[in-house]
Amino acid sequence: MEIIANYINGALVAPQGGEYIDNYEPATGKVYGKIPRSQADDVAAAVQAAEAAFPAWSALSIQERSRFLLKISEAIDAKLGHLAQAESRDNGKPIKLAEAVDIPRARDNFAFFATAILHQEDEFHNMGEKGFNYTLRQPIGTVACISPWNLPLYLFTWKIAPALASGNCVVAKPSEVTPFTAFLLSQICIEVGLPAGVLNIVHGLGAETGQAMVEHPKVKAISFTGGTATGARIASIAAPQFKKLSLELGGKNPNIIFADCDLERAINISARAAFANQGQICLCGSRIFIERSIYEDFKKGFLQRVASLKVGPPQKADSRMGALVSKEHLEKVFSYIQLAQEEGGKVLAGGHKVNLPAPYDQGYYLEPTVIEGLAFDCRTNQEEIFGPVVTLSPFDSEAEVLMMANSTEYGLACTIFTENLNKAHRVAKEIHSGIVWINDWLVRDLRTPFGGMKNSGVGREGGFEALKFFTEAKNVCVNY
Ligand code: TXE
Repeated sequence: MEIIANYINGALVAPQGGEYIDNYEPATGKVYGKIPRSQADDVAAAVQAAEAAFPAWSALSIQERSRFLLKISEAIDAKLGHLAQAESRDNGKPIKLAEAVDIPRARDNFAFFATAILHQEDEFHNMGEKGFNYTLRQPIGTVACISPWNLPLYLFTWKIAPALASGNCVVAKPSEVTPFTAFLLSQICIEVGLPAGVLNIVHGLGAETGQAMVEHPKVKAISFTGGTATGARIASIAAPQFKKLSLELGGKNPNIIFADCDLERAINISARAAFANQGQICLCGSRIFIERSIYEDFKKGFLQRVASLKVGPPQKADSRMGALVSKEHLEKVFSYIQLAQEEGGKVLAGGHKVNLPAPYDQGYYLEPTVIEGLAFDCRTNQEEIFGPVVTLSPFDSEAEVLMMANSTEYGLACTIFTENLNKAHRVAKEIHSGIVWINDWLVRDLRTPFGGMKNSGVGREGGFEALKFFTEAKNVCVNY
């Protein structure tokens, strides 16, 4: 039984109340670990440690802080295989995906911000004989980082790295559904000698541990990734206390296929955008709109690609799709397949849970599912499903597809496939998304602003946007 601990003030400690939560392995549906069910007293101890560590950590030079983050990055790289195994076991994602995407990105998150702070430029505004202004960017103090279960270490470190790099001290909480690699990160921080209290990781339920972090008066900024409903709840607590908020929430992303696209490329990338990580990425393209003249050709090719996606045990090298993250989530996603059929949809592929042989017979497996014949404004096409379920819809004009694509309450990402540059940039300009890929998907440059609009969130992560979020700007005006 893998029993993990909180990481508070540089030490691995049990929750003060002695309570634990079961940690399930999605591949088998069995309990394989226990995680602390931390309460407000554990959070208070973590905040106290962060407050105590802040003066020395924020006084370090950017070179000294950079060196600590580079050591963490190198340690993640040295343990990549072990971390990938742990991530695959905890989340249910194929081991290949954890090895190729999740853990390398966690490593790169620390390396990116370790160097970004060495190259960040500060602002100066000259007023001539009246004097000049310079802008000081100073760390905020104790900040909270709360992350979800779909890309556990990848998103956890995406928040922690810029927060630490800019001189803050952190109280962080991974999802209680996938806490294990955050625990392994604690051990890495101890190994590299990160000073006590600079980073504190507290495990537990969102409504208890997460809530206590958001409420704590010494927590001055919160960076959150998760569901839109949870984001709204966090904002309702943080806003009246004037805490800084970065909210990365849900999505219902359109994937627009024009007749003048490279069809083979569009089919291959659309299948990956639909089903990577079992469709549990906020950037997945779950609403596929295809220009009518190529609808049947796209559908035929897409279904052939989907048929080749093997659902299997996450730890097996040839599994292209693993298990969904939890029984509850499997039931939620499966209920949308029922809803889609009630709304008039026709299941073209998938639609069933997958029963693998023992010891995986209790795991959370679902076939990649493709549905057509739904109205653009039905619930299946408006609500975030966050699983391996996509819809196909034909369109007849650019105006019509833009209307349908922009019709949801979300605005996170969009993919556009066309070989016509004018059309690509025109549609990119009109789409309600914070992120647009043209003829590709999930190609990521960490310098770019990352985030969405409408119910997909507030603020942007990434690059200098993240460093700005985790600092306070002070304008100093000098008369000489
Ligand atoms: O998110 P939650 P979950 C979407 C997706 C998914 C839904 C719920 O639709 O089905 O969100 O997923 C903590 N105060 N996305 O359950 O509940 C919680 O412990 C403070 C999109 O993972 O929002 C966890 O650490 N914290 C998203 C984190 O918030 C609270 C990726 C996320 O949990 C809290 C994942 C509270 N009151 C899910 N309640 C994306 N945009 O990538 C929960 N938490």
